[in-house]
Order: sequence, then structure tokens, then C-alpha cells
Amino acid sequence: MTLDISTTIGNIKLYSPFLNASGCWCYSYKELEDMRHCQSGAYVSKTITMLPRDGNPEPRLFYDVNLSVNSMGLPNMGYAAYTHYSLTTKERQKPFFLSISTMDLKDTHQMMNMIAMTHLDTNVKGVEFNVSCPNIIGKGQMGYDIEQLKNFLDLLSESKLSEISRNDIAIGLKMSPYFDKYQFQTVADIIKDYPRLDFLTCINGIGNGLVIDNVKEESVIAPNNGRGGLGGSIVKPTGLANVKTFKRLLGDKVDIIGCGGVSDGMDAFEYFLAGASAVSVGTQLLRETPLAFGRLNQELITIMEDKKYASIVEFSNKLNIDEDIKIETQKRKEAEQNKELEQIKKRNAYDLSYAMC
Ligand code: RRO
Repeated sequence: MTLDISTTIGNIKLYSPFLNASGCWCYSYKELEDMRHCQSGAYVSKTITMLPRDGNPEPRLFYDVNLSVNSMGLPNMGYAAYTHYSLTTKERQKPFFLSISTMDLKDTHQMMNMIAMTHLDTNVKGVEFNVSCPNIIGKGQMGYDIEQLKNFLDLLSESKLSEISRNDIAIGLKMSPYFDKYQFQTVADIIKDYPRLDFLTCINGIGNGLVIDNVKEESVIAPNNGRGGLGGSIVKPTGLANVKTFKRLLGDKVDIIGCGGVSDGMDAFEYFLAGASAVSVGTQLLRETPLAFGRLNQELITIMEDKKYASIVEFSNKLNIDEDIKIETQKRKEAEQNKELEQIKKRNAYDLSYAMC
């Protein structure tokens, strides 16, 4: 049987469904070159701001066999350096995506337009807007602020980037992890209104975790009062649930890149079952270097052989579990409307009796 592990993100083709999670092995030219030459299907840059940033003070990253925690604080070389990288390495066997910060909307807007103007020269094939960085001191996540999220998406819709064909650039969002059913529905309702979104990456680190070194009796990281974004196998159930729920709510409107706790082929297989079309690797990449991708491809192939699948579409989104989010949300809306009507009726009755006095 010929076995095919290729996939697509929007209209961009990947010969393997694995890529790095932004933030892992993608800061420097050297790391990006390692990613360009490894066996991943695509690669993505560190989240980029207009100007270079040093990020938060060290120690700011910790990982062990179960988890990772970081409060990097968006260190990156700045937009010009990553554009220079893309221009000088435009011959690629795989798609290169930029991760773009949404921390300062004026800068973000400028970067959107510049990416659009240079994309033919840089051969950038995707842009992932990071609306979910958990570590900016003094700033919450845009993913948890619906108004801010809408403002950003309006800006994106009106930008030159949105005019570029889907065949040339895939546009997506790196999503915060959500935990509440109604939150999922609210966010999905907003995303539905924006036609030029091709993918969601679910999930970014779970924010504000605390990992304690019980020998030193202190947090393993220093910034943000010792709190940081969690990754690794402990976040996989949350990642899977986010992929599944957004796939259920958004259907074919977007492709989903599963992210969180992928360290072997079976983790990836689970993400595909939940509805992912591709999978990114974070903590495990730090542990194992980009050599991980050859192993992951091979493990996925073995699983597919064992289960007699010839391609990823045969099992992507196959997990069939009952979901009543839409019904529950509808019921909640009706209950709220009824409550409002009751109040209006009571007020009218009161006004009437008052008028009759
Ligand atoms: O740089 C970071 O602190 C960071 C970012 Br931008 C992000 O999106 N997710 C994360 O866990 N760390």
C-alpha cells in the first residue's frame, strides 16, 4: 500500500503534517536553518515584533519529561531580521510561516502590509497571528478579550495581506486555550465572520502555571512572579479538546493545527482524530532537536500501516463523540431572552398600575 502523510493548511501543501510550534527552535538564523533542512513538513518563526526584543530575565524556561513552563517574554530579532532571513533562504523544499505578534496593533498592521508587499520575494507561505502570548508583563491575552480580538480581525480584513490569494499565503491565529463551553461558542461566532482565515493553531501554552523546585524551594522560572505558560504532555487533553471543539463549531471553514504535548506518533494520531490537519511540536523539540521530525514521521507511518489507513484524511476528524454545545448555547440564549421579557412585562405592569393610581 502506498502511504501518504501529506496534508494541507488552507491551500498550502505540506509533505509531512509535522511542524515546530512557534517559539521552539525558530529564534535565530541557525535554528531556522536547522528547521529548513530537517524532516518537518513546514516551519514557523518565533513570534515577531517590529523591533527586536530581549524578552524577560532568566531563568525563563524549564522543561522535564512531563512538562515545560516558560516566561520568555517574546524575545525575537525583530521584523527586519526575519524578512532578511526569508529573502536569503527563499529556495525551500517546504513552506515557511511567520508568526506575528498582535501586542501593538499599529506595528501589527504595518507588518501585515509589508508581508503582503514582499511575499513574492520572501516566499513566505503562511502567517500565524499570535493572539495568545501568556507572558507579556502588564498585558492580558487578546484571545480572552473579545472586543480586542474583533478589532484585530477587522484590521486584518482591511489589510493588504487579506487581498493575497489563499493559494499563496495561508492566514491563521495561534489560539489561547479555552476551558468553558460558552467561551468556545463566542470565539467561534466571531471567527465565522472573517472569510480570510485559513487556520487556527490550538493551543498556545496554558497561562500562569507555577512549577516549583522543591529542593531550592522556589519557582523554576524568575519572571512574572514565577508564573509562565505550560506545555508538554500535561496540556495534551486541553489541546485535544480545543481542537475538537473548534472543528465541531467551525467545520471546514478553517484547518486546525494541533499543538500541545505531542511527543510521539500516537499523540499526533489523537490530534488528527480530534480534527487537526497538521500538528506542531514544542516541548519535545526542545528535548530532542529537529531530529525528532524523522522519528515522528516514521511513527505516524507505522500507526497508519497497522491501522490500514492510506492517508491522513481517512482518519482526520473521525472521533465521534456527542456534542451539545450549540444546543446548550441556544437554550442559554433563550433563557436570557425569556428573563428579559419577564422583566419588561413586570415593568410594564408596574407602569400601568402606577398610571392608574
Ligand atoms: O515568548 C513567549 O514568552 C511566549 C510566547 Br510569544 C507565546 O506565544 N507562548 C509562550 O508560551 N511564550
